[in-house]
Parts: sequence; C-alpha cells; structure tokens
Amino acid sequence: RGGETRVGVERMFGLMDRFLKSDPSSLQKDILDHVEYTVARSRFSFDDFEAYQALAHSVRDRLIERWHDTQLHFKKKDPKRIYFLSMEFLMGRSLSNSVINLGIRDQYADALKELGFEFEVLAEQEGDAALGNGGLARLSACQMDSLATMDYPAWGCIAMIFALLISNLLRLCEWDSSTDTCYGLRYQYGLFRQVILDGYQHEQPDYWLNFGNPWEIERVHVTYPVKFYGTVEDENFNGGKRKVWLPGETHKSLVPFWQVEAVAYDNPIPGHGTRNTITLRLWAAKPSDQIDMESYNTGDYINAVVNRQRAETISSVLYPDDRSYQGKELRLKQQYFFVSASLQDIIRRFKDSHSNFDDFPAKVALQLNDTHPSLAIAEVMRVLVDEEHLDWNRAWDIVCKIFSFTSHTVLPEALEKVPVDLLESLLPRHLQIIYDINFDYIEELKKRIGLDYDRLSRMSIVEDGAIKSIRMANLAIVCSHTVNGVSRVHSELLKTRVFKDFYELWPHKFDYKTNGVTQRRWIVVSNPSLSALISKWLGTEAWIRDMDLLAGLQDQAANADLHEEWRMVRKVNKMRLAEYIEAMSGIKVSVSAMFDVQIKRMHEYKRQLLNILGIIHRYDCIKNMEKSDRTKVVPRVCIIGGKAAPGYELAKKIIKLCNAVAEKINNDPDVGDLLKLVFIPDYNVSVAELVIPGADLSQHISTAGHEASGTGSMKFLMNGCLLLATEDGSTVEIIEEIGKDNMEEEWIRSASSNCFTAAAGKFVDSRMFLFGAKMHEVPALREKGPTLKVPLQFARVVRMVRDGYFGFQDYFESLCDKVEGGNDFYLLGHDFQSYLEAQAAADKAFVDQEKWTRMSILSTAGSGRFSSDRTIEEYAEKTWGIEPCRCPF
Ligand code: GPU
Repeated sequence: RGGETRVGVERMFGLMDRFLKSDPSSLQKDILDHVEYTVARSRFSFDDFEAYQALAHSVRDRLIERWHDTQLHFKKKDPKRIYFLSMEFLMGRSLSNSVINLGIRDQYADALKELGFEFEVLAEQEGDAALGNGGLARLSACQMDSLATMDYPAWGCIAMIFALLISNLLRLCEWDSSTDTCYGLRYQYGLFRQVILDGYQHEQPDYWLNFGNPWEIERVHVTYPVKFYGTVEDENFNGGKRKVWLPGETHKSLVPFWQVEAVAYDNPIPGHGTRNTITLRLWAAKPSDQIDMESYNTGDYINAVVNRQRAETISSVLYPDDRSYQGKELRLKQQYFFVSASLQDIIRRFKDSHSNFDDFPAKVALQLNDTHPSLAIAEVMRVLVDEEHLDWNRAWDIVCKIFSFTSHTVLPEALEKVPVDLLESLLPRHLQIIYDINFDYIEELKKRIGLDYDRLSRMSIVEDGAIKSIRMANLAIVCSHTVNGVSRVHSELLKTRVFKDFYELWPHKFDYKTNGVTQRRWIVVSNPSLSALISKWLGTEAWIRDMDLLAGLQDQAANADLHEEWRMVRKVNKMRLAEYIEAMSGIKVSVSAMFDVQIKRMHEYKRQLLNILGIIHRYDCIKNMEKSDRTKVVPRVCIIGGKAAPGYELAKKIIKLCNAVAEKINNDPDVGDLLKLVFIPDYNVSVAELVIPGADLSQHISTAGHEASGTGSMKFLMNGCLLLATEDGSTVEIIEEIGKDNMEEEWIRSASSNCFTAAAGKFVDSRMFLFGAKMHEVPALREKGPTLKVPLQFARVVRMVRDGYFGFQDYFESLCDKVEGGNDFYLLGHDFQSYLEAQAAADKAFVDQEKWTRMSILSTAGSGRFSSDRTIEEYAEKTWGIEPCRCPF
C-alpha cells in the first residue's frame, strides 16, 4: 500500500477502535446505521426484510473482526492446514447460527425488541443457501461448524494484551485475507425449488442471490484464470523433452471460452465458544479479459459482449441429480474449474512462506469429499511437474502424502466415470497425466499380484469398453493415503465389496469415521427450548461443545419433573409444526397424535414407498374395523418430505402417490383425526429445523446395505425423537449407543388389540423400533426372485393402488410393477410384515406416555457420539494430522 509511512500507520492505529461492542445500544446503533447506509432506507421507514438485511450486516461486521484475527493468527503460527474440497455445501440460513455461535443472540433479541422487532420474525426473512443436494452436502456444512468450533487448525496461546496489540498492528499491514479451510462453488442457482401442483413435483429455479447475500464478501482481487481445451506439445527442456499444455488452441484455431476467471466469495464460518472464524471460499466464474481481447478484435462488438456472459454458465447451476451424474461436459467443467481455482489459491498461499515443495505435505492436507473433486490429483501433478518443474517421482511422492478421500456411497451408479473422449477434449494434459499414473501403478500392481488380468482390469483407473472412461474412485484410492467410509458397516462394505481388490492390496489405507451432525445447528438453533432444558438439567451449557456430557441425562430419565418439562417442550414444538402444516396445506392436525416423519431425498432405496404402502394398510384397517374398535387406534400424523431428481421418474411417481393417498385419507370422514398424511413441499434445511423438533417418531428404512451412513437419524435422535429403522448405515451404531443397556426391557406385544398388531412378535429393544432383512440376508432374498414369499397384506395394498383406489391408475402401474413379480429389488414385500410389526410396537409404546418420554430422554442422552465434533476430531488426528490453533482472545 503506497502511503503507508510510519506516521500513517500510527495515525491509523490511533483511529482504530477496539472491537465492536455488543451492548444493546451499540447494537441498535449499528443496525440503524446499516438500515440507512447499507440498505439505503430511512431509519424511520423500513420493513422486516430490510431490518433483516441491516441486522445481518451488523452481525457480519462482528464476524469479519473475528475472521481477520483468526487469519492473522493462523498466518503467524503457520500450522498444517486442512483444505476441505467439496462440490456441495448445504448451509441453510446463517443469521441464528452466527449470533448463537458468537454468543450474542440474547443481546440482539433485546436490542431489536426495543426497536419494535422480534428476532425470530426477522430470522424467518432469510432464504436458504442450498448449494447442495442432500446428506453429503449438509454433512460438509456440519463439519465446517465443527472445524471452526474446535479451532482447527491451530495451537498455543499468547498473553491477551500482547496478542491484541500485535494483531492490530498486523492488521494494518495485512490485507490479503487468506486462511481458508473449505472450498466450494458459488452456484447462482442452488438446488431447485420443489412446487407441488396437483400432487406432481415441478421444479423451479432457486435464484437465491436475487435479494443479495449479506453473508458473503466478494474478493474482486482474489481471482485466478482457469483454462480448458487445447493441445499438449513436446518442448525442449534442459537437454531433454517435456510436455506443455497449450490451452484453448486446437488445429490452429481458438476454442471459444477456453479461459474464464474464478472469483472468490468468502463466507465467514464462526466457531462456538471461540474467537476462531474460518472461511468457506466459493468460486464464481466470470468472463476473462484475455478472451475479450481476442473476440473484440474480430469486430463483432455486440456479440462479443453478449457471448462473454457465457463464461458464467460454468458456475451457474448445481446438478440436482443426487448420486448419478455421468458424462456431462458442463459437470466436468465445473469440477475442473473448482479444483483449478482452489489449488492455485492453496499453492500461492504455500509459496508465500515456503520455497521447497518437499515441505508441502507438512503444511497441507487435501480432503476429497467423494470423487467429485478428484481431478485435483491430476492437477497437483500437472502444476508440480509442468509448472514447478519437479521431477515426476518427487511430485508423485508429494501427491501420495497429501490426499485423503471419503466415499459416501455403496451404490454403483454413484461411482463417477468420466468418458476419455470428453476428458481428452476438455483437459488433454490431465488425461495424459492420469494415463501415466495408471501406467506406473499397473506396473507396480503386476509385481504385487501377478498377471491376473481380470483383477488388473477391475483395478485399473482406465475402464475399457464401449465407452472408454476414467474411474474417478479408482484414481482417488490409488493416490490417497487414506480411504474413509462414513459408518462402520459402510466401511465393511467398501472393504468386502465395492473396493475389495484395493482393500486386499492396501488394507492400511482403509478406515472409517462415522458421520456426525452439529448440535449447534440441530439442537441449539433449531430447538432452543430443548436446549435450555438440557442446560438446566445438566447444570451447564458445556454440552454445546462437548456432547458426551449429554449422557448425564440418563440418570434423570425417570425423574417426573424432567418428564413434565420435557413433554411441555415437545408439545410446543409440535404445535409450531402443526401451525406450519396448516398454513401450507390447509390440513389441521391434532398435536396429541403421534407425529411420524420421513424427510429425505426421494430414492427407491430409501423406501418412501414402503412408508406409503404401510399408511395405506393402516387406512384400510381403520376403514374395515368395527366403529367401536376405532377408539383403540393410536392417532397418527404421517409427514413425508423430500425432492426427487428432475429426471428420476419413479421417485416423482412416489411423490404423486403420496399426494394421491393423502387426498383420499385426509378427506375421509371415517378416518378423522385417526390418520392424516401430509406431504411437505420444498424440503430444505430450514424446513428440517422446524420439522425435526416436532417429530415423535422418524423413519430411516432403507433396504439394509444401501445407506452409507444416514445423518437425519442423528438429528432426530438429538431432539428426543424415537427411530423406526432398518439395520443399515449408522443406525447399527445408534443401536449400540441407545439400546445397549436396555436389553432386559424385553416386552411382548399383545396379539389381539387390533389388526395393526395381528402378528405377535418380540421387540427386544424398546428404545428403537427395528425391522427388516439384515444386510447379510439381502443377497439370498434377492436370488429368490418371484418365489420370495410376500405377505397377503402387501399384495392387498399394492392391488389397491393398481386398481385405481387412489386414482391415476395408469400412472402408478409402473410403480406397482417395480415391487411385484420378482422385480422387488429393494425388498418392500419381504420387509412389509416386520415393518407393520415395528409400527405396531411404536403405537403401543406411544400409549404409555411415561415410557415414551423416558425413551425420548434416553435418545437425546445417547446421541453424544453422533456429534460432528467427534467425527472431525477423528479426521484431524487420524487422517489429516492437524492440531487445534485457537485464536487467543
Ligand atoms: N450421499 Br455419493 C449424498 O447425499 N449424496 C451423494 O451424492 C452421495 C452420498 C449421502 C449418503 O447417501 C448418506 O448415506 C450419507 O449419510 C451422506 O452422504 C453423508 O455421508
């Protein structure tokens, strides 16, 4: 900075206030200043949305202070850093989460009250940042909250006053805010909005930036060129040859848009109970000036200007296909755009204070969130070899030390494959590098396993076949030092099935870190009354940073006073949810009914269809029972929510079926309050925050062996909701935590009370309602095909759908075909009987409210292990080799 004389620095330092104050009148002044100068409204006339904007900006000011301090601290300490590369983040809203993590929520609420505003009302003005699809994307967001809260990366403290002084002085000289832990893409259109018309899903664009985004800071000076296409040529170098990539140039002409600029947008992520505030850096694509020069020279000025906007399409839209996006050029462009910008940023930062790339692995850990960013491997090799002129083996050695990979699926269709032709045209040098990596690796492999060509071909990074492709998972495994699963059984499946060959070769690489979710978002923000209750009964708020303390509630699980307060909190949450349901759908529901919820992406393997068929069965029973018996029925409100990928026809039919069944049931006077079915449209993070605290029972009913982990269950568990589940993914570990000292509580369900409980059975574990085929039984059951025995009730409910009982007979035909006649891949028919039994057990338990409340308390008490704090600590210690680095204030 030009005029930075000593006198100037002293003057600036003298003018610098300490930190922004958080007493009510300072907050009020800040908010009103932002109304006037940022939102540009008169402080005497502004509405709730404008008040929200001003409020958000005043919170953002406080975030920025802490964020600068964190960055300076990290810069000074130069710890090893984790760079978390994820193509998707589902952040949801930021306001409540930020003020709670900053510890100034109550101050803001008081300050606003005096100005005539309710904090909660303003918080509702914020839209969701939905830059992701489902579980994987929300997991990234939870993990960021834990990374910040647990002070990663960092170490040591220095005396406070000294630190403040140094920090302020450094602040004057340091203008590049540069400590980033997480990278993503700033899609202009997030996940589509789901609109339900006549029961069918319609997709509408989510232009979430329409009203501005106060939580991001555009870094106009942090930009990097990203190049595509072109050719690779040999060049003379030091007496030998080397490869050079000439982006954009093919056959002596230039491919349009071969270069774009990546602009950084920083989103500060505050930790809880710490000053540490880390960065989520999202990249947006902008036209490159370089390109402009060339197109303007052609003389077609107007077209040149119009065309330049096309560069922005790279980051314009999030792919809404959960788990299957193969072979699309735009998707590959997004992936490389993201990887290239992030790595230029990471390498620039490293080079700021280091000159030898051998130190790179001691300072940098790169986490691949599924295979989506795995082009990063080829890109690091390219930069080190072609640009930094390291020799291949030295570069390879570095690459093998820095990457770790987490797989999030067992579904074969989710394993990304990139057609070689596509890669060759878009990134020719990267294809060569991948071939070279594969060549060395296969040679090495031959030495280890001999000439077992079947196995060699299975393990190759390059897949031969009609469409020759690159197997991104194989690339990621070969080049990563650790391959993590997201639950114990998922990891077992990776080792014994999906990546079996690799496990046999490198058993030491394979590990798992069971997913977790952040209690800050999923209890403190979304369920403040439960949060206060927990703190009161534990006598401390320390559980917000240390979830193991929740186990302390176990001792109180039978306390009558706690029961009363617990039930009251749950009832108020149910009332809030009931109001929302009525406002949205016009359906009135009774809060004394059991609220039974299934919210997640629509997928055949998640078996929303099993839930709906179960509801049809319940309806059928009520219709057919003696009127006098209806008094024995436990009233239920069944709530289903979730989006289907726009091209996933079957999932869309399940949504329509749900709405068709709801229409019938909700308007049947025979049923009344005994059964209601509600489809909640446009399920997203904020809807989850409202629904989860109000649920009594939640369903996690995937066919065993299909859900890698599942994280929704953990959020429900924390909120004292009981689970009805199959033994799949992380549920297996939840059973161990929740059910373990409960085995003596064996109880037998009565055989007679009504047709829901017709089949007597034993429920060994009464804290959860478990059912369905076990993972090891699934393959043999599938083998049976059409000879697999299916209960009569199942055939009956499917027949009702087939016969048009809910209308739309032709439309639902293919849905019915999918679960009958040997096509029932997900075993709905086989699991139906035990599903109904588990549901009956839930009914029975619900009648005994004292018992239910105890189970609910024990669910929350046992949820400690499913905090993402635990997951992140395991990653930090076992995979990334990083330590906390706490900002000393
Ligand atoms: N998951 Br792969 C997604 O949400 N999207 C994906 O593209 C892939 C996985 C989910 C898993 O289905 C779920 O079981 C897991 O809990 C979650 O990722 C986080 O690991």
